[in-house]
Amino acid sequence: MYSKIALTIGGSDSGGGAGIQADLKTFMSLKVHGCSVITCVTAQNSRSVIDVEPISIKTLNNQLKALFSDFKISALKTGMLFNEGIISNTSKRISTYSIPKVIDPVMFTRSGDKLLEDISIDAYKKLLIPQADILTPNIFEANLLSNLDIKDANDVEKAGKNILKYGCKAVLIKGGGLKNLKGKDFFINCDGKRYWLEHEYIETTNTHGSGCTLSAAICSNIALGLDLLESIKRAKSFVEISLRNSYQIGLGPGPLGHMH
Ligand code: PXL
Repeated sequence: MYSKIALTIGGSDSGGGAGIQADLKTFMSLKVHGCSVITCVTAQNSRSVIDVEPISIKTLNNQLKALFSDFKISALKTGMLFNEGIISNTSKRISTYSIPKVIDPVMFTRSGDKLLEDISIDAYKKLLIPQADILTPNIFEANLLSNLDIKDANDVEKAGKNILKYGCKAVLIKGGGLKNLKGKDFFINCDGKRYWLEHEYIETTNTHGSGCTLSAAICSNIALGLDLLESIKRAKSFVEISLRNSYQIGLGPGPLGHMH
């Protein structure tokens, strides 16, 4: 129990549904000890993000230094990195750690709130994406990274191929943002393997934090020693069950229920 350690590098969601809070609940539920490096503090509720305050680069780097000088971390994930300074510093630091890296290129919430400054997309492409063992964009993020306007499964496959060109080892494009692809995600890796992975579509509006939960579950499963594809399949099942256990706490989309 808790013999493995996973790290999330991301933003705090004051509403407790996404970001660092979703990641730590996921790690705990999957019996991995979770550490966190906070990159920014969001003020948000179930309806909108009201404010974002980035952490200083000194505090960002000190959090990483503190953890890696003491703990044996088995895998890490990145989530909301918000600006260019945070992206480039995080990228530089984590390039020195040879552990599996799950990169969730958090740019937009499902409802369209921006979680990244515009100028930072280049830093993502050049510095962070090439380090990803697996990159997990949603449809909006895949559009931005592939310069496509994804409308169907064919476009998703094209986007996956385009995004691989940035140098990541594998991409998982989450179909949830498109009506005809709900519950379906597309996996492609640099060896040319490609699969559509499906789970049952759960009809609920309480989906806040589902992307964070998926990438944190993949990271946990990798930390526990599973291979990438098995980690993804089990992570999808974990999200499916967590969606079944989701609940409403405010006027907008509620969080997933992680502890089951
Ligand atoms: O779902 C992406 C995400 C990541 N990180 C933080 C968030 C969100 C979405 O709201 O708030 C902190």
